[in-house]
Amino acid sequence: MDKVIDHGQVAEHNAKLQQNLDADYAALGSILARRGQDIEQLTAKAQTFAVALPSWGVGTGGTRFARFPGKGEPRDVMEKLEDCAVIHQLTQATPTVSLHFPWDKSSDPAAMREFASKHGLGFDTVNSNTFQDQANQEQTYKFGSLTANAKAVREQAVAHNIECIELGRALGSKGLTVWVGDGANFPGQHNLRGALERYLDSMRDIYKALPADWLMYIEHKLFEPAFYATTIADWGTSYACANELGPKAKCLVDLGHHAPNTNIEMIVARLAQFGKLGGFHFNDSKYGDDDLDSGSINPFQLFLIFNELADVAQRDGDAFKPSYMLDQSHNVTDPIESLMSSAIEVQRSFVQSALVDRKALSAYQENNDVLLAAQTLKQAFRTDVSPILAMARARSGAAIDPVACYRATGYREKQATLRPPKAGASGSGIV
Ligand code: AOS
Ligand code: ZN
Ligand code: ZN
Ligand code: ZN
Repeated sequence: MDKVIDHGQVAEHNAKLQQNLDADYAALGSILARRGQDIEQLTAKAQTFAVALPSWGVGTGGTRFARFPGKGEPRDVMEKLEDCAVIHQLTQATPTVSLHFPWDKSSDPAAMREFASKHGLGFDTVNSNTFQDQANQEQTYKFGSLTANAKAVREQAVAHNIECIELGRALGSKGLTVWVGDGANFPGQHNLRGALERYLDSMRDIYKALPADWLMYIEHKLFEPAFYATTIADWGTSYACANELGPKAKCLVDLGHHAPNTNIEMIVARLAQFGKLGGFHFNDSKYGDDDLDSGSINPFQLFLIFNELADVAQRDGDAFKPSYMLDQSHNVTDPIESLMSSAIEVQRSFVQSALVDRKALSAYQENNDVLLAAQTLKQAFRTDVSPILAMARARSGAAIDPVACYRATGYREKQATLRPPKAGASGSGIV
């Protein structure tokens, strides 16, 4: 397997930290043993964790006010893959990349496949983009795409989604995520029911083009850019559409796409109960679609989501495989560092959710022992599983402390010389 970072550098970094890690791991192992939990099993479980990287996340994002480009940003999809390979090498938790078209359309898909397979990367779900106009595009999406009044606009948007399926198919992807910004900014702008009818008609055409082993993920979002009435604003609409479309259509939950204080873990439970939970875009937020690093504002919410997923896994077993992706934007941090931190935070919640004593929890629920039920969750959440995560990385050949190791390699500084800035690089400003 080729490595972007010299693997001797990773080994050298790990050698310096291994002794302290062994001590921390032994200490945590004995705490867990007293609770009847086997640390080795948890570490093996942590090693199975995987979350997809958003290709657009390795570039610096922005807000609608400004974008402050970072040094050594990737200028094309091959450079994005190179950064993703670094993240995966140092965490061993991000083996796939989720591409976004047309941003990631390449004249040389064979080179992409070759680079990816040499570096142990695969291609996750592909994302279509009908929320902005591209150069040389015939129809504008100013007044919507899949829901537009004009048939020609809808046809163009459908054709783009079908092209995304073809591009993804050539790379080995197995799913299409559809997020549209369609909706109305003013009351009366469009017919609320008519817009959803047109959306469903368009989606039916895309659904028909899905290969047999593909899924289609419907991503809802409360607001933005349509502020008055977003067509796919909530999980209820997403669920109804997925149901109308058929078994290959599922719902995707982007954590930032809800009103503050929404009980997202309950949405997860509902969608799973009715067989429509497709996957996630993980990120965190204070207000809305802030796209901050996972676990940076509300790690307890992330844990509670994984606690629901653990409940579903217990009920449905291996059949249940939601797709995990990060979707975040970086205005003030190094994207590689932020993505590594997010992958680890999501993995942390995954491991913490395995600490929940599910038998004890159901007994407390059965007996209406509210306090101990709540404390059962809190005990798992409060347990610092960092040594498990670090040991999982060490055993998988990744870095014990990925951010420190990454900084020590000087990768960013090197890229700053190799990749001089290019105007308009790395896709959107607002994600
Ligand atoms: C938009 O708000 C969504 O989160 C989408 O997932 C979008 O395609 C992605 O963030 C890239 O802009
Ligand atoms: Zn998203
Ligand atoms: Zn988001
Ligand atoms: Zn978003």
